[in-house]
Amino acid sequence: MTTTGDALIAITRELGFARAAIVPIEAPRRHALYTSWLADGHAGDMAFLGTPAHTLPRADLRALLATARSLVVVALAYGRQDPSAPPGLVALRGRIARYARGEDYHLVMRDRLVELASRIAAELGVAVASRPCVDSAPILEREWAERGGLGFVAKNTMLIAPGAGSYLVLGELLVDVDLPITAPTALPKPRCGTCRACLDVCPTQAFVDAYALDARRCISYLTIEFHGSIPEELRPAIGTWIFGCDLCQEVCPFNAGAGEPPDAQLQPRSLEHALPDLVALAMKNTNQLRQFMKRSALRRVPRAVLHRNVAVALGNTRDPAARPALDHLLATTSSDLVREHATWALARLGLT
Ligand code: B12
Ligand code: SF4
Ligand code: SF4
Repeated sequence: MTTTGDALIAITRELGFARAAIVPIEAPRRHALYTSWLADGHAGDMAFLGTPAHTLPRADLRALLATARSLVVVALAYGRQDPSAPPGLVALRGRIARYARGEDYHLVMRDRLVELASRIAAELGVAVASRPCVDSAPILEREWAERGGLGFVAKNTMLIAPGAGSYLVLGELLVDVDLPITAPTALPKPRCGTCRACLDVCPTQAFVDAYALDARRCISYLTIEFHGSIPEELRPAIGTWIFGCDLCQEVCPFNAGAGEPPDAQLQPRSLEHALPDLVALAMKNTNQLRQFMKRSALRRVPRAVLHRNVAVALGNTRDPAARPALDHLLATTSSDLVREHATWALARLGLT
């Protein structure tokens, strides 16, 4: 080995990663928590998470790269501030979760990890086989980030990096070379103490306990992963979130400071990609919606699902000004899903 851990971490900083660590290829320690979470039904409709293609590689990193010798875990920071609307701009505004306001982080992270692999190869002067992973890859991302010493898993189940907070997305690079390990030997201690602000703020009571989330009740799941009819009893609690939810992070004292500077590519593209005008979104036709969702994490939901979410949010504004947009959805949609939610929203406005 002709390089040091510090030199490699310096390369990750040059590539814009807010945190990074090099971890040995070992067995995960908390795989059983993952399988018991599945067994409890907490994954809801995300049945793919329980298939062997997802459970086996989570138990053994070498299933992702047979020759893997080291794992680099990284985090990218995204913005925590809400953009402000220009004065006088009146609109019924929804909310998009902060991680989804800029370029699709899956694409940003993947490109950066591919670049990291070439920089490692250049630094070592050898060919390096590698496998980049982010989100949909079958790997226990929070566990490996915790093992790398990036931070601790908190009561809201988020990986919190002290000094940076939890507004971070995670990624990993498996490589077939022995890199100098930078990970601490002991796991970081949870630092929530007696705080339980996140557990109390959740409008759908999605936490079954500290450190344990039932995805089926989480607004993030309901607005992104779940593509059916949202249980009626949960719709009011969704408020005006149309893609994801940040409430259990907004109240967290670890997110109170300035945090790490957000990555430029993950900055909100526009006010409309952060706090969208719900009426304008409901009025968009297929092509306009495609444009709006292009190269954004929003493209991970079908357009009808986005309009379903917009309908629920419009109903939850409780503002009669939402009516024309809901009427427009009813008149133009070919989706039963959108129609059903728009009808519910009109009833919530007291207009049927
Ligand atoms: C499925 C999934 C979801 C589901 C379920 C979330 C959940 N909490 O389980 C839903 C759709 C609800 C969701 C929502 C969100 N998600 Co998500 N999601 C995932 C995904 C694909 C798998 C997570 C998983 O396996 N869950 C099952 C549980 C059991 O596993 P786990 O949360 O990883 O927990 C592990 C450790 O935390 C630990 N652990 C478990 N219990 C305990 C108890 C104690 C005491 C301790 C110390 C540790 C510990 O063991 C577990 C197994 O190793 C990961 C990507 C990935 N490949 O890992 C992204 C991921 C977790 N999501 C992410 C994000 C950004 C979000 C949202 C913030 C998006 C949003 N704003 O709407 C919300 C946050 C909601 C929340 N409070 O978790 C990030 C989290 C980054 C971070 N800083 O933690 C990830 C890592 C994606 C990424 N590449 O960045 N998500
Ligand atoms: S993301 Fe929102 S709905 Fe999901 S657990 Fe956190 S506060 Fe609850
Ligand atoms: S809000 Fe409090 S309990 Fe929840 S994650 Fe933050 S510090 Fe921990």
